[in-house]
Amino acid sequence: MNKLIITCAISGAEVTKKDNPYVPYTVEETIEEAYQAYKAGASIIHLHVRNDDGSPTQSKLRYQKIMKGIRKRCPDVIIQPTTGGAVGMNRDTRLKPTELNIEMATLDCGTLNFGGDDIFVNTENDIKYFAERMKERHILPELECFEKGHVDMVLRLHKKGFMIEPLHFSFVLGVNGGMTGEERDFHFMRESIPKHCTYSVAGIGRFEFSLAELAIRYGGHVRVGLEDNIYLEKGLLAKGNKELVEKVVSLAKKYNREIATPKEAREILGMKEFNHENII
Ligand code: KMH
Ligand code: ZN
Repeated sequence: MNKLIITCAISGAEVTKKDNPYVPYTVEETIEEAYQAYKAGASIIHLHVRNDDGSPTQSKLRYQKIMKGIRKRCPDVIIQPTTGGAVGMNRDTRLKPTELNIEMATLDCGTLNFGGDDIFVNTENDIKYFAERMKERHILPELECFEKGHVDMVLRLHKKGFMIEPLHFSFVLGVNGGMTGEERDFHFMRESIPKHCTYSVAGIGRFEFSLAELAIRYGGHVRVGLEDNIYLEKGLLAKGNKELVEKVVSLAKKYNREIATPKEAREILGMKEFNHENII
């Protein structure tokens, strides 16, 4: 089977230190969490940045600082900034990190309830707008699909030429407001995309490791991290992102799936070699 790409979503925008003290806020904490995840086996770092008080920001300057630090310590890692940001941010704010020299970013493919009263807005025109900006800047979008309608949206926009191959999907399952992460949900999603496309699975909360195991068994890729889940096992908080990545590595061993290096991850995803030197 192909090698396994592990993405680590180290911080997110919603989870706080009150939930798990290892959630990074400062520049130094964020770089350290990225480094620990990379050392444990992550080839992609999904990056949200925070202000020192923990509030989410899409500040270009903050991304620049943090990316510079990550690249120093993890020279070849794929940095994948969010363009989802936090609920309520407008689209140009969300797109700020794509103005930097990056090779990959998330692209959220539909609107959904996001727990309580929040709505994570991604209209069809928003999606086209994000896809256009990423195309112009030669950034590979990771297509975040929180339910099957989002996959349909991608396939329709691809047919109309708004999205170009390679199409790399991320099935984010288990959000309160999106699709759940039972085994049948996983199969429904992976069977809904063209065979030659790649996908990764991000299980939210209690779905993190059951979905990781399914993705490992069926040739998909895996995302874990404190953004998605704060527990190593039921009732036991993870002591950092590293432990979550290590758990995926040990699951992969059980199924004889080797872990992809960042270079191998680029090959699997059809990405070009990347010059990390310039941040801007
Ligand atoms: N923070 C969520 C509202 C992404 O990174 O692209 C959106 C999110 C998705 O985290
Ligand atoms: Zn995210």
